[in-house]
Amino acid sequence: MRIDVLTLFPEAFAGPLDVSIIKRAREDGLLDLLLHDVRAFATDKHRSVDDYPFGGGQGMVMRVDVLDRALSDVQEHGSGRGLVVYLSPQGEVLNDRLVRELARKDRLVLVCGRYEGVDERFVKHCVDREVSIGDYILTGGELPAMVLIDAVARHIPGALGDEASPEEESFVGGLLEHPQYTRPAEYKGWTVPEVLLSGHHANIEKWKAEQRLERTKARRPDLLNGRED
Ligand code: 4FV
Repeated sequence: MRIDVLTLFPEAFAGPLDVSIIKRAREDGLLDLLLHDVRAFATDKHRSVDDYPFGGGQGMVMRVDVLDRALSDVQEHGSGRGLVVYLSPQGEVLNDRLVRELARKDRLVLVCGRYEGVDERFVKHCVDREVSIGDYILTGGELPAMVLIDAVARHIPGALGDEASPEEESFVGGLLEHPQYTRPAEYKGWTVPEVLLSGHHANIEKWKAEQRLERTKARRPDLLNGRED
């Protein structure tokens, strides 16, 4: 998979995507991550990428011409134009279903907003999907882009190595994960559910299934709507 990111702060991506699973996926060529500085496509002497909102209002808005030039340049390189995703609070909220849908694409182009956001003409004419990571306001789209990259990269075949598959985890089947335990089996008198130490696989699977349902009922009943028990 190839992911291009349009951002005013490429340096913000240093760190979270350079460790562990994502680092290995990039080293193994499973994920091709390319960062592009939008300011490089500003043409006026002040290299401005934003301006005052028409109709007044607080803050600044990112310019459609600079963003469009950046996007066109990025799409001239690499195969296929890619699915253009703009990270914004006005988008569809990212969830496991959308992550799996995006993970099936060969190429994503992520656009990170700053200031009050981007000119709506860019969204209307250049963006395929608007995606939010949650109902709160951040200072920029960079962190949402990193969240999306991390979530999607886990679904690239081979990214999790053979130690795990995205098929056995939370939200698969729409339920929360069962509680996890590991050694020491006893700590400060805090014990592990006997069934997990029993080696009785059928009982263990039954317990895990009950725990997933119970936790989801207690913590995320919204995940259960329309679900037959
Ligand atoms: C956001 C979110 C988000 C809005 C103004 C960046 C900020 C600033 N993006 N999910 N929540 N973006 O808060 O995706 O430009």
